[in-house]
Amino acid sequence: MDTNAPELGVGLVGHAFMGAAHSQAWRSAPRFFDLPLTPRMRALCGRDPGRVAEAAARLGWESTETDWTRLLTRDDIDLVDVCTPGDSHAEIAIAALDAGKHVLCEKPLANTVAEAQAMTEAAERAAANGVLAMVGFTYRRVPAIALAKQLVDEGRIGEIRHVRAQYLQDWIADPAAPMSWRLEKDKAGSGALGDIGAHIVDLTQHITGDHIARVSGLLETFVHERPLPSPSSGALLGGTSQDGGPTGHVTVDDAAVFLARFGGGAVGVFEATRFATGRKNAIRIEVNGSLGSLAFDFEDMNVLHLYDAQEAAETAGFRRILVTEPTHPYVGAWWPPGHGLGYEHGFTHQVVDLVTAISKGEQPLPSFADGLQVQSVLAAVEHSAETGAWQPTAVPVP
Ligand code: SOE
Repeated sequence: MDTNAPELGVGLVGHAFMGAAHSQAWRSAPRFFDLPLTPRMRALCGRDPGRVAEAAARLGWESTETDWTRLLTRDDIDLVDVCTPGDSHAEIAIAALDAGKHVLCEKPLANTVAEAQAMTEAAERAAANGVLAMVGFTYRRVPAIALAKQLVDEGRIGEIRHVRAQYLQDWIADPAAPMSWRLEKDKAGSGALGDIGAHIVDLTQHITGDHIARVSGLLETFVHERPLPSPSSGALLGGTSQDGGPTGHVTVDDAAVFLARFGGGAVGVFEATRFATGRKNAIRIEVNGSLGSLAFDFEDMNVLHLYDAQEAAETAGFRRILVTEPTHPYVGAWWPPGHGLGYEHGFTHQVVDLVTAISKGEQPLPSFADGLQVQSVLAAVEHSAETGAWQPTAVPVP
């Protein structure tokens, strides 16, 4: 840690799953990377004073707030990190940017295209004053994904023809799994589509450097009524419910599938579901190009598969690259070759890239405009599922 580096005061709103993931990232980033600014974990914000105090002590925050607007009035806070459900992203992020605070906002950027549009406009206004905003599509920072993008950019797989992407989880496959804000449209905007489908939209566009132009989609809700969570249910995802207790109505999709046409001509097949029994956090992406293919599965996240179509047929085949060499993206700051990284490291790398961009006064990526473009793809899938027709994505590519 560079003790002479100027400090960046951080206030984080929310302390559930994402709040905890971001907390460890703010803590680890300056300890493993030489950062131009040293993040200070100034304040954790949550509504319940007892719970936020417990979380702050456990996660390493210096103080607590129970009202996020207080973060905006504090001079020791330079950046607001938004880890709340989607229904409050727009209000918090816009107010923070208008108050001159940099913003990191969890994905999906918002619950609607209109909110994402307003957030993007606020980010553009703020950028004129050197205040920067980024949306947290964290998986871009998994080393194997960063390597995949690098190989595509170098032309190693040629012209891209097929994009195949799945995000598979199973944490609500059991009808007895309890209600959660992630199953309420008012809070989450959509279900599997926005929560995890948004990641594969962002990742495939990031890796290919291309954008989805049109989609044809299908949404399905398999279980419409679920038990409410038991009060003591502390699980980060899922949790426990009371037998025979009150139930709540699921108002989002459990699964989303769609076909996509990319602007550059590639065709895509996408699937996002929380009902893929046995698949816990399987983000599977395969890209086939004129010169070769790439394949990735987050459940084996330190590996990237590469097929080089120019190799002799006798010995050609997918090569399993262990992405743990110090020369691989982000890896050099961590462990000796082969020792591997985990889910949390993507969040740490996100902090590294964000802090570096802020120190240089450069736009961190993905920007709110990128988040808005992903939002427009999600909206087009929903619209297509309603109408049964192909839908163009309405927002211009950033
Ligand atoms: C729940 O499906 C979830 O926590 C997502 O919201 C995250 O974005 C993903 O990283 C893990 O799964």
